[in-house]
Amino acid sequence: MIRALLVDLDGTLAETEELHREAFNRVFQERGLPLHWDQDTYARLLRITGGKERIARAIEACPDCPRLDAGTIAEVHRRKTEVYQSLLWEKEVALRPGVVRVLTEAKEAGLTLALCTTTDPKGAATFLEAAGLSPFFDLVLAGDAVPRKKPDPAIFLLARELLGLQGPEGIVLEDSEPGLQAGVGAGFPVVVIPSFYTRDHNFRRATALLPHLGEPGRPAPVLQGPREG
Ligand code: XBP
Ligand code: MG
Repeated sequence: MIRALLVDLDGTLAETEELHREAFNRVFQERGLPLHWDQDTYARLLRITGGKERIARAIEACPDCPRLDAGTIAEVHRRKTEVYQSLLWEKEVALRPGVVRVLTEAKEAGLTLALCTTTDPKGAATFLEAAGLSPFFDLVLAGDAVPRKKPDPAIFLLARELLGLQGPEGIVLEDSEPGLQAGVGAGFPVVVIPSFYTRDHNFRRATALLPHLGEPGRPAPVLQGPREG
């Protein structure tokens, strides 16, 4: 019997990555760091999950960047999260079609809902509040809640342990290949709805691959057209 829905945030609930990208770029400029991520660069960098990890890797690969220690990278990322939180309020995030319906139906069916995301917990909390989704979630696991981020299965294994689930008792909802790998690695069936930045990922191991969650009576969504660059 299905008892829980384990849901990813970025790309799955909403197309938030453009706001993350803008926040990273604003902070790089603020700090005088010679980095600017266009959409193609960001698509590549998204394979590195977690903002701190992404900044660290980009700095390592940038010959003109100062060598920053872990504390300074964490500080840059703290500021990025603040900027991202303000952008969430300023720009109003549109949820992907079908998200509210699926969460509502899952709740009505008595399922436990867990948010399992690599994004920072403060950013995740602001997202849930701004999008009006906080009441749906019984458990929120975010950022450094686990020592290794997706594609490591740690976050879904932790959810599994905290909710006392057997593998087939939960369904994971994801938009990316690292997320899919993490869910499969934890023994869950994974439903994938590819997003703007993840359409080229390999979803061979998905239990189901859907273009979107759909909404009765509403037109099929468009994944915001081609990427620039
Ligand atoms: C996607 C991520 C995140 C965001 C940036 O998370 O990899 O790192 O790109 O957020 P999800 P932070 O698991 O929700 O798809 O800078 O807060 O890490
Ligand atoms: Mg995602």
